[in-house]
Amino acid sequence: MRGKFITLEGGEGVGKSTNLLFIKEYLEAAGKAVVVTREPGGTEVGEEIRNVLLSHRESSLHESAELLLMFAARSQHLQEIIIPALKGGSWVLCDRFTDATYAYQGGGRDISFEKIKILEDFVQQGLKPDCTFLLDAPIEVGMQRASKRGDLDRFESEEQQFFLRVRATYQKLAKLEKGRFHLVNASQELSLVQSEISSILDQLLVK
Ligand code: Z5A
Repeated sequence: MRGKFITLEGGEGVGKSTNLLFIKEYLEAAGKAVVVTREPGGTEVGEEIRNVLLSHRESSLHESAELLLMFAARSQHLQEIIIPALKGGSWVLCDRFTDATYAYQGGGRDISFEKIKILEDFVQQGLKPDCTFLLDAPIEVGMQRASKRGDLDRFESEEQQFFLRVRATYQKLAKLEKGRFHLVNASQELSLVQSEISSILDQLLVK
């Protein structure tokens, strides 16, 4: 028996962490063992890579190096956490995964989808999420919600145009894979967002 692999995607501050907790509790109430994790990160090595990726430094990080670091962290994450958990029958809930690479490094940094796909195939060997929630909201909504936190990290310091490209790429990905993606209007009040999410989870629980 293999568990199910669920990912949450979307721009900054749209509510991924908030809804991750909601999904965890919903699935546990339905009797599932749930492993909650995130990218970049999720392992000791991955968290160190996350630190490299998110922190500001004097010399800039080249976009190819950024892309490769995302997949280095992902490779470790898959081997150490995700694949063993799924094989053991747990459901894995991940805050961002490869769709974020297409959106940020592809859409945001203009790296071709073909290059990203080569790394995806090499690292994932065909493994993809069973279900992806795309929490979609205008950039200003997410920024405003996230603004209460402290200093901005390296990604959060990007210009507005970067985030517009990221959002448009996510929307494009959702159209390309309608069976896997569930687009949720994250500007709505939280109870409505969670009612949409729970009806999709109910369908997944009986599959
Ligand atoms: N990145 C990449 O470039 N390539 C990759 O392959 C991967 C990642 C995997 C780290 O991501 C960065 O890595 C990310 C992309 C890049 N950079 N950016 N930007 P992250 O996931 O760690 O960071 P984040 O996107 O900035 O997440 P976040 O700011 O923590 O936001 P969130 O988890 O989506 O939001 P939240 O913390 O759940 O909610 C924010 C606030 O809004 C909070 O006070 C909530 O109570 C409130 N909230 C949530 N929902 C609602 C609703 N519906 N109404 C009202 N208020 C709400």
